[in-house]
Amino acid sequence: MTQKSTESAKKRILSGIKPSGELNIGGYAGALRQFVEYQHEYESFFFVPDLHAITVAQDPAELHRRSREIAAYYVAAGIDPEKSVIFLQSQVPAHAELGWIMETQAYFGELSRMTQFKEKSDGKEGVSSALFTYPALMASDILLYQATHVPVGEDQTQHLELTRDLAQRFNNRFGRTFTVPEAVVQEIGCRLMGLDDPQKKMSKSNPNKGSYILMLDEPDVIRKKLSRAVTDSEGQVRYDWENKPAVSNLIEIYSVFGGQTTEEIERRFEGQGYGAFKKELAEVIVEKLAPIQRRFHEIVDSAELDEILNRGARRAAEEANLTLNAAKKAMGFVTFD
Ligand code: ATP
Ligand code: LTN
Repeated sequence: MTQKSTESAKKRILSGIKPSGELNIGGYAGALRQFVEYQHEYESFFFVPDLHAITVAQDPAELHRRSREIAAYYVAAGIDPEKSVIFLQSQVPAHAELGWIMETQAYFGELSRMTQFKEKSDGKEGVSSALFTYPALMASDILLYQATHVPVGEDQTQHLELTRDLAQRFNNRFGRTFTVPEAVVQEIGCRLMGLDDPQKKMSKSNPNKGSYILMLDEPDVIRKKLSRAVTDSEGQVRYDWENKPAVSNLIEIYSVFGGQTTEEIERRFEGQGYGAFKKELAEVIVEKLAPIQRRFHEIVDSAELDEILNRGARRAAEEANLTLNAAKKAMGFVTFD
């Protein structure tokens, strides 16, 4: 087998959702639903980046609960723990260790250009140095598992580019150690926008609770939020981001949750006003979320979840330690194996 065919035979994904707040349907559209789809095609590692969450201050009880919640969402959405490895980042010490090594490879200038850092630090006091170096830890997460593909929302593609640069830089300096990963970004739903303002990403950090739909929102809350979602004065359900961003965003949400293409949705609502469209959109979301919510509540505080995470951490550590040792050896550290 040639090098190329060996690599294409071993397709592996790794991704994670930060436990830093309640998950909204943007995270489902941009990340979670892709995880569920890809697990059949790829060898998969899904982790909870809890070490990333502490780049901004976290209440300990809250961090604890959110970390379990994200793991529970993975299982509830349909990630099969028998097939995929599900684990907490802080339970695999290799992440922090390779994270430090990647910091030595990253340049101050390139970290300064990360838009997520700029957005999250802008105008704030007491910004931690970890918020700045965070992309090096993210590179470590990915490179430890020799991931070939990383499914994420659009906001993470810049971090993925940096990860690729760091992997290549390391490989050039110390010999081929890391697989250079690719981002996988879906066309539809990679960036859901706020229900109140289609210019802003749907985000739990928005103080207006009506701007996002949470994964655990009750049916009536979902219906109410959608009935208040902004549209435009044209009255036609037409997918046209340039001229009709608010309606196009709702069409994307429909597409994510209902599984139809944007053209099918346009055809279905031709000649109907926004009222009928929004009503049906609410039902499509409610129907998709109901089984996920049910399973979530069943598992979040269960011993079953503890067991999945324990097993996952052991399997992940086996894999991660192999890469970490290879990287340390390549750099000249004294290793005993
Ligand atoms: P925020 O900055 O809004 O507080 P975040 O960017 O920290 O949230 P996470 O919860 O870590 O969001 O997001 C998990 C995943 O979901 C990431 O891969 C991210 O790209 C994706 N994602 C987050 N928000 C959206 C959105 N509005 N549309 C599509 N994907 C999203
Ligand atoms: N940076 C991501 C979360 C994250 C991640 C990762 C995603 C940390 N490490 C590795 C994919 C692969 C975020 O802010 N959403």
